[in-house]
Amino acid sequence: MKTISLIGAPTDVGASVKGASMGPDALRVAGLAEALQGLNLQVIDRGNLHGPANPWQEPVNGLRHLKEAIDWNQAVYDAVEAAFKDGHFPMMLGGDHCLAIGSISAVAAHCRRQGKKLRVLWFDAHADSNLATISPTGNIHGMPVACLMGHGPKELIDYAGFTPAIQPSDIRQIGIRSVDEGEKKFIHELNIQVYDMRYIDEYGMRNVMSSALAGLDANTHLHVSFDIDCLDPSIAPGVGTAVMGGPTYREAQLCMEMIADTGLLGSLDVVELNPALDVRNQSATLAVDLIESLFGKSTLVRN
Ligand code: 5AB
Ligand code: MN
Ligand code: MN
Ligand code: MN
Repeated sequence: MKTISLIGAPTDVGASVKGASMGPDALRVAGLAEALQGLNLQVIDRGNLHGPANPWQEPVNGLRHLKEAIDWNQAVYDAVEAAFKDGHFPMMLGGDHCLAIGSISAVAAHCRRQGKKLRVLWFDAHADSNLATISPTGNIHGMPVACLMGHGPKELIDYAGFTPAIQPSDIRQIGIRSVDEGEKKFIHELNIQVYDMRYIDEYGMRNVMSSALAGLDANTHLHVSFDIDCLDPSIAPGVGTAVMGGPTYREAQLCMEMIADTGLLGSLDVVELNPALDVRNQSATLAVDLIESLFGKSTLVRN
């Protein structure tokens, strides 16, 4: 039986809107552990990690709260690595998306140890590919993709003893619809595969997911980094940086179901849920519903 380690990382140091720090508890209140248990998974809730408070300061040299982000990511890295060493499936509950630097660095280290290929599916309204020099905000939750590809301060990007943690060819970004000018250039230069909303509109979510999942084999570790603001804000209002025009409920379900069908999912981040902006925990409840599909809950018995 698969064992899921829930790792709460209650911080919003990477954002400039407060409240993502309450994300882990909102997911618990929405019944995450019970939903997973209902799918015959064993769940160990490790509780919440500890880290520095949000000092609420302006960016310094293009980075806000660098020291705090380093400490939180180190804690996430250690917890995700510990879960892998126990043979568990790490599910990191954010917190803001800067925490994906630590979690995916640990995933990359795990893949190296196991001789596995890595595929990261990055669901987001945003490209998260900023650098200190180009970011319009200095918020580190807008930088994890660039950091994971080796662009960022060394203490923030090298937890595993090697950097870059991932190659541009390892990642597929899905649902993107808000990209800063500097990010456009970065994505183009690194040749990152982005399925933006225009692409989803034109080709449909089924084709997008078939393409994003193409080339996987039994030796691939699939990691999903699920920024809740990927979803259309009409169904998921509880996020700090909402952007109109995201995937619908049905499109999101199809994504999750197609990932479940691969049988390759090995780790997950659930980030950017902001209960302070939510309506009666509806976004957390939706996230739990989608996570159930990600773990194989389906309407009918299929083949
Ligand atoms: B999230 C913005 N591009 O860099 C920036 O929610 C927004 O993790 C980043 O995707 C949003 O500050 C970060 C304007
Ligand atoms: Mn994000
Ligand atoms: Mn986002
Ligand atoms: Mn956000």
